[in-house]
Amino acid sequence: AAVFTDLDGTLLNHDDYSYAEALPAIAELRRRRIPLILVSSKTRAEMAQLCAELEITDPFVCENGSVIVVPPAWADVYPAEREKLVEEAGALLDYRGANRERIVQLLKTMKDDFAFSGFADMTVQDVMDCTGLSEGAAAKAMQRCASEPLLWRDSAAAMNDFAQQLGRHGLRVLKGGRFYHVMGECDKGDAVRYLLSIYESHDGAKVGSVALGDSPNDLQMLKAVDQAVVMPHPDGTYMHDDGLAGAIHAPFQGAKGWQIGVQAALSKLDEEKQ
Ligand code: 2M8
Ligand code: MG
Ligand code: MG
Repeated sequence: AAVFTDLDGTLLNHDDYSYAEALPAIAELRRRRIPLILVSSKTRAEMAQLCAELEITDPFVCENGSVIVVPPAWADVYPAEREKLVEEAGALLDYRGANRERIVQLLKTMKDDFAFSGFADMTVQDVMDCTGLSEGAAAKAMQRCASEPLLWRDSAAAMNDFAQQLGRHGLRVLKGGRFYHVMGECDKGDAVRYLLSIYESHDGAKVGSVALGDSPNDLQMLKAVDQAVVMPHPDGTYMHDDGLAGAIHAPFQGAKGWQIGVQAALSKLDEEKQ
């Protein structure tokens, strides 16, 4: 099996970003040699730190599917586009999204028509204030290469317009927990399907897959796997998940709900195998 997971509000608590209550389930995955693939809106700098803390050596997916970070040990199994991989500081990067500089330039031209502020308009202190991240963590969240998080200060109707205009430039906007993310034409679902196909061709067999997420930017990832786990928002409501058949709804947000969700999903996969 393989487990794909969102971070904020899913593996990490929404408010304090703690994963402490998920540690037993993470240890259990390690015991069973089940890869744990982190798939987040977060940056490579943020995610590399988390992988180091959790001793995760599996690939991970940054900025909503824009970048896959491939472990060096995978260099030979990573297929076709091998020559497209960029080597940076010992990591192999598969860039799939847009360039953040281009996104930020385009957003500048849209400021007269829409009310929003992006990370490029904010100081580290501003990002700390609207996320609750520490100074070091906020600085890492600002090291973006392929997407721009926005605080939207305009109407829902304006958001539709905004999304259409971005579409004309080959960009899209996805809703995360706190922010809207402007990015290239890719998503978490594409990255998850791609990684699953690599696991499957390596194993020569179908790999049972689980994904956990809480927000609309997770929906395509949840649809890409055998067993989806939908996490509640901090207010107890669940995202609108039309078309997600047989999903498990975790009873709590963040690390506490994650550990229950992972266990329930793996038992369901085990049952189905029998
Ligand atoms: C942003 O992402 C979250 C994920 O859902 C959001 O939209 O609320 C990103 O900027 C990420 O890099 C950052 O760590 C996070 C902090 O809350 O916010
Ligand atoms: Mg989330
Ligand atoms: Mg996320």
